[in-house]
Amino acid sequence: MGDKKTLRIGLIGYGFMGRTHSNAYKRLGDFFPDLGTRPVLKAVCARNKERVQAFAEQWGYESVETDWRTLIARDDIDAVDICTPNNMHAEIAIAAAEAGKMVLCEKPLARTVAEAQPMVDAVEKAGVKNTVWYNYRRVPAVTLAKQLVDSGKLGKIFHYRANFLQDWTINPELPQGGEGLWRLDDSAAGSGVTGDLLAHCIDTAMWLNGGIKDVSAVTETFVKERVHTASGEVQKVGIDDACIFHCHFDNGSLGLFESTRYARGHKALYTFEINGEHASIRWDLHDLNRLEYFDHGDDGIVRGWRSIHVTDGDQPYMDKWWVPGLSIGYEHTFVHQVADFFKSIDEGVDCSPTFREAQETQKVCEAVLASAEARSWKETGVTW
Ligand code: 4PW
Repeated sequence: MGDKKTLRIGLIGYGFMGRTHSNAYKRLGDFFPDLGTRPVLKAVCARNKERVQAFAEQWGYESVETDWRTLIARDDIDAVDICTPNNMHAEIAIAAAEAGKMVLCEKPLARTVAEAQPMVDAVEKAGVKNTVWYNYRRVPAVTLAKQLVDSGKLGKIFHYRANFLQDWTINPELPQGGEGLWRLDDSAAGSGVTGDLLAHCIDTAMWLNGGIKDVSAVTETFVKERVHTASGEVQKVGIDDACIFHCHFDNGSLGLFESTRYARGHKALYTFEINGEHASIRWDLHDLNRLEYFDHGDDGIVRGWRSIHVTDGDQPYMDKWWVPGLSIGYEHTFVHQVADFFKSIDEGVDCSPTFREAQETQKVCEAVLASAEARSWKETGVTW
């Protein structure tokens, strides 16, 4: 431990994602002891002094700041982790890169492609390591799905289908804007379910199945007006409450995606299924350690969907945890992302998804929203 290099983290924002990231940094050394670098929780930044102080004490940060510019200017910060609402990602990420800091940014990269592009340019010009927290790639069962697809076991892919369903905004009395509710405010979030939920589905889909070429989408905003948390005034709702789109992938397969925050009974149901010439796979966040696999090459009398409980030491990431048969959870996906980031430092390589890769997801989100608006097909311009 003593001769390890350190990476001094400055966390900006301390909401739900601030907690998941902090937990990940804290778990890293205990479960990934072979990494050559260890994180030091140097500083956390948020506007409210008392509350950020309480957060720092709870999670073990050495110091606090109330102005993100001061945090970025500090010589004792090596990496800036952005957990703010989406409208602040660009300004902070660009300033951090210009100050020579590594940047880890919560998803989506930004509100729009135009806003994200200078972020990509800034990290690349500064030559600083960068990544975006698309954590579901790091569910061991999802990483195993990637291995199966890449091995060619599925053969030619025909279909990719994904859903991300929630129900937490059905109440029309729910205000928009402010802490915890900025996801409802398009000026802070950029979009509704498209940037918040479908962005995850799109990232996973392109990682598993290649680029999305063009899209045809429909969106709906079920609650048209809400009270704004800060002003108390009734405002038009600018986000998409639900979005459905279909698409062509570059490899010729068809994609079908649905996301909503109006599916009563679903709190966070992320599922995907891939159908190939020889085999199919499917996965469900509610049973995240399980990957279902159907292989047409199996002997006909036993052919059927296999239920693979992904907990064995020879399956992705699972040699780091407990013993075979014991499950892990949502929080571990963030530990894996941090582990991969630190491994990429040890190895001097990029950590996927980089800002440049996350910009491709941004392009699909933007094409989806433009398609819904224009009621026509849109090319994404993605180069995967
Ligand atoms: O990134 C997403 C969030 O904005 C998450 O994966 C789930 O949906 C949980 O909260 C929201």
